Amino acid sequence: AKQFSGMYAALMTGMDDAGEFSPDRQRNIDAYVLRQGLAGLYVGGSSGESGLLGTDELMAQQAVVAESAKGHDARLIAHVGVPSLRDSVALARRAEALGYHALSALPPHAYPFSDEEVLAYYRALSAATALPLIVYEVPIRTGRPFGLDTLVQLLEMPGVGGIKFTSTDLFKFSMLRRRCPDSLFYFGFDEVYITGAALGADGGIGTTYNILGRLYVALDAAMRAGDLAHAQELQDLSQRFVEALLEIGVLPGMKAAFRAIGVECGPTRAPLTPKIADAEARMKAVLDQPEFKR
Ligand code: NAY
Repeated sequence: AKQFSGMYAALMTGMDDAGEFSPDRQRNIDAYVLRQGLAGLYVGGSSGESGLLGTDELMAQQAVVAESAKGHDARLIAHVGVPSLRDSVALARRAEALGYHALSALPPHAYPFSDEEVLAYYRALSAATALPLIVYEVPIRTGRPFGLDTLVQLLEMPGVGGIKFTSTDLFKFSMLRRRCPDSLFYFGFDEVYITGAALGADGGIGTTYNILGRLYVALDAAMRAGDLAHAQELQDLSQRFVEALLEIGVLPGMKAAFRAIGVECGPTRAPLTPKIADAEARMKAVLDQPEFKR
């Protein structure tokens, strides 16, 4: 599974002005992100507003992105974690048929499920295709962290290739890394990627990589080369960008940033709404700073 290491953009979703999925605007986003030199794309995740999209739209997006990626050296991970196992399996099978390289899924999150229900969900999803499955620890989405032993059980399941770890419990990350040395570990908080890399992450998956992909590729390379000073400079820039995003809301802010650099991507779907009126100007001011000029 280590062939999948590296940095992946948690791809954003193109919408038309009315908030409907737009294949054309998806292609605008894909074209920009595919030029960043990332290892690949993570399609249909939280950053892609998947919690607000229907299964039909997620399937349409999978197909558009697979087409955009043709001729590019980019691995495609399909996120298929939707409320029911049934729909997750349908999305997983579609992704496999479209040539995606791996799958990932949020844990079941529509109700407070037991660990047994979560394990059974991942077991069934993993058995549904031949693709490696990346499980997901994300307490800010699920409302609760999984215990270390549960995470080990997940990583030891047949067909499970790794984990996307989006939590700041770094001691747990380290213990899990030691317990599962052959699994693939992606770190999920862009603004502190440096800490994940320092503790042995094989790569990262992040929202802000959509815009700053090259920066994160360089940050990861600096950490691997032991150039901490350069890595800290790059992480500092990423933090300045995330700080501005948080004033707007991460996803509406990202879409404002795309517009600010001339990539028409449309709005976020309601109820996701920018917290401030001049979001595009705010993000333009950040990206116009000389340190961000690529
Ligand atoms: C996805 O699509 O599943 C993700 O984007 C996961 C990674 C992001 N975490 C969450 C919970 O959305 O990139 C991060 C995050 O947006 C970033 O660090 C800003 O806080």
